[in-house]
Amino acid sequence: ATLGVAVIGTGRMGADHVRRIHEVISGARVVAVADVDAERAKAVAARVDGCSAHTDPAAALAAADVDAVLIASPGPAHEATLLAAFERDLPVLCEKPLTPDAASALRVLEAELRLGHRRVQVGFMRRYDPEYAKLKALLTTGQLGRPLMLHNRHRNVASPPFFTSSMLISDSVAHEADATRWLLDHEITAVTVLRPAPSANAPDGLRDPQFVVFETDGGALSDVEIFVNCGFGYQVQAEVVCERGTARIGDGHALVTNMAGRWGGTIAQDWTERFETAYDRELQAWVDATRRGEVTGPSVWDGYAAAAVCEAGVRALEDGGRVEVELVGKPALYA
Ligand code: NAD
Ligand code: ISE
Repeated sequence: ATLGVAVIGTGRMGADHVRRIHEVISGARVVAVADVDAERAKAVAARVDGCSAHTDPAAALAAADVDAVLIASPGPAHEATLLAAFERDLPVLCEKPLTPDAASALRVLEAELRLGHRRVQVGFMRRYDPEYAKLKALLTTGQLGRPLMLHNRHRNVASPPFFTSSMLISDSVAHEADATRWLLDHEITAVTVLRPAPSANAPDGLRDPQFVVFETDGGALSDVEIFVNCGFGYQVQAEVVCERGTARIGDGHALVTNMAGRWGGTIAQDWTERFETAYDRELQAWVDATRRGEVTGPSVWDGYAAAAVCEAGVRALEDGGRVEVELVGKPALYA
């Protein structure tokens, strides 16, 4: 049967996921939406036949025909909706970050453990990006040998007005925390954050860019240039350096033009463009797995580990120096 989805948060990502469910992927329909902004919820619901609009997420979860929940509210609001979904034992796709800090992520993990089965796929969509997937597949073959270093660049055109210096880590570098853990199959054990003089184009007081270094339990280093007011484009690049070779993605060379003595191409301007295919594949994978009664993809453990890494990163940013990541033991549910 078609999966009835409640979408919580109908801002930029939520509204785009509603469109995706209706126009791009198969097997699901949106039956309810909720947003604290009633007008926004109503406007998005009006685009979908038979979709109800709510201001309270709990009311949307209780609406008729809801089989599953997609959470696209801001990170600090995720925990309450996750716990409400667990009470109804509903499958969830939760946008990243699972929650903004380790303590709240751990509360979610403990609640899922009490449920006794996995219910959540976390929205680390890079795992579904064709380029990242190719890099992961190559690393898995072992042809390149042991990974020694991973270099990441993460650039946004401009940050939104509410963005803080710690959000460069907890909201943006959260993606590299997950990508590093997933690509290398290592846990991150310590974080150091270096801070060059901020760009004159960054809003006053924002520490942008930052240079983050992760150490892993497999003895590798992963560095991240995070620069959220670079002005020229949306770029996410990764190069892994291994004992027998290197591999690199994100150069945007899909189309190269030669004209009038120059060569070049265009640069995506935001994540909806760069990761369009990844979001489509992520949602389709969630719907397909849910309809089979399975839960696949990034887990609550992955969301918790990323939150713990980011929390250490925020402390390293504020206090300077190297901060170790503290993780609880990995429960068997996530083995
Ligand atoms: P947004 O501000 O555009 O939208 C958030 C919406 O949630 C707003 O309409 C707001 O009114 C609503 N809201 C706030 N509190 C709420 C609550 N308690 N219950 C219900 N609705 C509430 O933000 P966005 O850019 O769409 O981000 C939403 C989520 O998606 C965040 O978790 C963010 O980190 C994530 N995100 C992921 C990616 C990605 O690449 N995977 C990209 C952007 C954003
Ligand atoms: C945003 O929330 C995302 O998830 C984007 O993928 C990331 O590039 C951006 O920096 C975040 O703020």
